Amino acid sequence: MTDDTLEKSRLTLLGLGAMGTALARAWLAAGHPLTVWNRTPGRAEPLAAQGAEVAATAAEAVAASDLVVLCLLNDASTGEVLAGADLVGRDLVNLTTGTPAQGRARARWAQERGARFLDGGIMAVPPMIGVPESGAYILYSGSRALFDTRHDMLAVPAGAVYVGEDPGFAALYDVALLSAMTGMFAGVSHAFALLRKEKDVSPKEFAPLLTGWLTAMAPYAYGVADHLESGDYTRGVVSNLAMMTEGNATLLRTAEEQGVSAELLTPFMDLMERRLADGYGDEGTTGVIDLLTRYRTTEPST
Ligand code: FVH
Repeated sequence: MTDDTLEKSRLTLLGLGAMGTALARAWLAAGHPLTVWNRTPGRAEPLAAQGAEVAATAAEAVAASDLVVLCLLNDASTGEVLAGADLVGRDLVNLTTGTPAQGRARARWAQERGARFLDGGIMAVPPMIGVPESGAYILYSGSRALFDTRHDMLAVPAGAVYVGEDPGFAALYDVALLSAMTGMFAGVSHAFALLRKEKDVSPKEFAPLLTGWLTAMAPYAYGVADHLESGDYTRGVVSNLAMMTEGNATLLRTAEEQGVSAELLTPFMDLMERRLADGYGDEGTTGVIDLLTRYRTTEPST
């Protein structure tokens, strides 16, 4: 232990899966005294060798530090792990992936037990943690006072981005970003499927063209944001819905020619065609969002 370590605050981490272990290593490397606990004790051994204190139970781990971070499989495991712990006066930071409703319910649950609460959404995979140049960040929402008090520790594993007092917002932003990523994965899968049977096309030569194109198109998000905030879905449109919907026929026909299923493309194309049929050919694709958000008339139960 160095003098530097003595000056840094202790924290507790519950959950030492792939992500929890990466977080633990980042805090230890930054010199923070760390107490860890994991359901399967063997996973704590490498961290003990690096200086972590290993608690025998989750309740003991919670008792060891004012700041308690959770990185578990899901919300149900969070409830199970904390069931026997005294949370009075603790700052709980839950980095377990969940839904916005779960984040809000967990915040109420923590408050009832005397703890301040922040929910988090990790925008990184484990190798990006503790690597400042990786672009990793963690979304936080809930107690602003907790975020401000603990900011230095929260910023150790990845950038710390606070998105609001509503404890559901971190999960909402997280899932929105992951959903956009899922759409990108779908598009990339379709693109490579189109090329697959051409033995003279190298996937590795195509990959830089694909990433360059996706990067060039990414600012599309700013245009959509401007449409939504202004209410004018035609503003700045350079490729309108009428033209793009016409272009869809070529995408579908090429899929057919290449022997590729169009099932990843057609749901979005169907929405574009519905919006066009409603008379919005001079817009971009922003109107698809109106169709998506109108589909449900009742709120889900929490
Ligand atoms: N890994 C990733 O790429 C992503 C990136 C974005 C954020 N996620 C979320 O992080 C949470 C943890 O993910 P993980 O990668 O650490 O997941 P695993 O390696 O599967 O470890 C799961 C840990 O949870 C423990 N656990 C599961 N169920 C229970 C339970 N009922 N009681 C107590 N602990 C439980 C498990 O313990 P063990 O199996 O070792 O005993 C692990 O510690 C997650 O929300 C991701 O969505 C990661």
